[in-house]
Amino acid sequence: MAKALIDSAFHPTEVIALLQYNFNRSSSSSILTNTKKIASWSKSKIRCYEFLNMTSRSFAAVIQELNDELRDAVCLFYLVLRGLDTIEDDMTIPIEKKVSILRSWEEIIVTDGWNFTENGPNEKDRQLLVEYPVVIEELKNLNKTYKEIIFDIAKQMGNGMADYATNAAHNKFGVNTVKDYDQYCFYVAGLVGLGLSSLFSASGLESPEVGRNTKLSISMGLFLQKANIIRDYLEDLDDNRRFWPKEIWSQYVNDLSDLKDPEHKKQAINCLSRMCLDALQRAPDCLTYLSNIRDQKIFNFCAIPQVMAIATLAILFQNYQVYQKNVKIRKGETLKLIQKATNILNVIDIFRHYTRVIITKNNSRDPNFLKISIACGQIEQSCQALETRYKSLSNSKTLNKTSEFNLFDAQLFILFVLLLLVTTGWVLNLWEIWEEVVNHFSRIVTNTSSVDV
Ligand code: D9A
Repeated sequence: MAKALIDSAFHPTEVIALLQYNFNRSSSSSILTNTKKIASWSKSKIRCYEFLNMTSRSFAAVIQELNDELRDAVCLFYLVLRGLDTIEDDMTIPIEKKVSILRSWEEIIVTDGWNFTENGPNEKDRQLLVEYPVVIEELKNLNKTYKEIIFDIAKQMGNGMADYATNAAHNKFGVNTVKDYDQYCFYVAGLVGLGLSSLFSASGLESPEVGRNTKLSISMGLFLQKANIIRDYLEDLDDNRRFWPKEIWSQYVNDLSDLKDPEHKKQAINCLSRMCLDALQRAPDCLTYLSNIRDQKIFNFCAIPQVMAIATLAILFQNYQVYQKNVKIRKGETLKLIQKATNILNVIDIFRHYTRVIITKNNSRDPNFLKISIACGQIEQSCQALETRYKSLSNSKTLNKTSEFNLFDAQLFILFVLLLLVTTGWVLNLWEIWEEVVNHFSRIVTNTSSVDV
C-alpha cells in the first residue's frame, strides 16, 4: 500500500482511488465471505472458489459478481483453462507425457478422481492439479449447454497446445511467422474469447449475436494476450520462451535475445513499435464487442481486462525499460481504471486517452510511424462512431453514463494550489492582524511608559 501511494504521489486521483480501495477492502471481494450464500454449497464447490481466489484478486472479484448460474460456469471454465495452462507451462514434464495429457484434456475433465502430482515444485498452480477432482466433480453440476461449450474449447485448446509442444522448430526457435503468432494466440486466448461469448449467449443474458460474431470474440483474446507477450519479453526469454515472431524481430536483430543488448537500443525500440502496432490493430474489434454487451456484470468482467491492456500498451510503447525490467501500470492507475470501466462511454474515453498517449509518443523517425498513426486513427474513428451510435440510441432513454464527478489530476492539482493560496493568504492576514494588535499594545505600553518618565 505504501509503495503504491508513493508511486501515485503525483496523481492525486489515483491516491483517492487507492484510499477508497483500502477503505472498502473489509467488505470483501470474495463470495466465500458471504456465509449465507455458501451455506448450501458442497465442499468441492467452495474449494473451486478458493482456487479461483488464489489467482488474481481483482479478476476473481469481477467473476464472482456475475449472475449466479453464469458465475459457476465461468469459474469452472477458468479452472479448466488454468489446469491446461499449468500442464503446458511446466518444462519439467517429459514431452510425451505432456502431449498425451494435453490431447486428452477433454476426457480428463470428465474422469472422476483424476489428478496430477508431478508438476515441478515451483509451478504456482501445482495444488490445483493435485486437487483437480473438485473441479471435475463440480463440472458435472453445470447444465448441458455450458458443459458442451467448455468441453469443446478444452478439446481445441489442448490439441492446439500439443501441436506447438511437439513442433521442434517452435521449441528451438520460437514462433516463426506473424501468422503462426496469431495462431498461437488463437489457441491460448482467442478460444477463451469464443468460449466465454458462447457462455454469455447461452445464459440468455446476452443476445445470440455475441456468440455468433466469432471475429470480435477472438480479437478480445488476442488483444489481451498480445499486450502480455510484449510486456513479458524479458521474463519469457529468461525461461527460454520465445513468443515474439521471428518474421518481425529478424527485421531488426539477428537473435531475439539481441534486443535487450544496449548496443541495439534503436533497433529494439523500433521492433517494440512493430509489436505494439500488431496488437493495436485488434483494439477496434474489442470496442465493438464491448458495445454489444447488455448485462452490466458481464460488461465489467469483459471491459476491465481490455482497459488494462490498452493502458499497458501505452506505457510499453517506445519504452526501452521493457528490455530491462518488468514494466507495469501503477496500482493506483489500475484501481482508477477498474472504477471507471463500467459503461461503454467511459471505456471509449479510456481508449481515446491511451491512444492519444501513444500518438504523442510516436516518433516520426520510426519505420512504423505512419502505420501506427493509421492504427491509432482507426481506434479514434471507432470511438467516434460507437459514441455517436450509443448517444443517439440512448437519447430518448435516460443516459446510462454515471454522473459521478470526474476530476482529472490536473484539475485536482489546480484545486490544491488554490487551496494552498487561500490558506496562506488567510494565515498572512491573521499574521497582519496579530502584528497590528501587538503594535497597538506596544504603542500603549511605550506611551504609558513615556508618561511615566
Ligand atoms: C480471461 Cl475465463 C482470461 N485471460 C485474461 C483475463 O481476461 C480474460 C483467462 C480466462 C478467462 C478469461 C477475459 C475476460 C473477459 C472476457 C474475455 C476474456 O473474452 C470475451 O478473454 C479473452 O487475461 C487470459 C487470456 C488473455 C489468455 C485469455 C484477465 C486477467 N488478467 C490478469 C492480469 C494479467 O496481466 O494477466 O486474467 C489478472 O487480473 O491477474
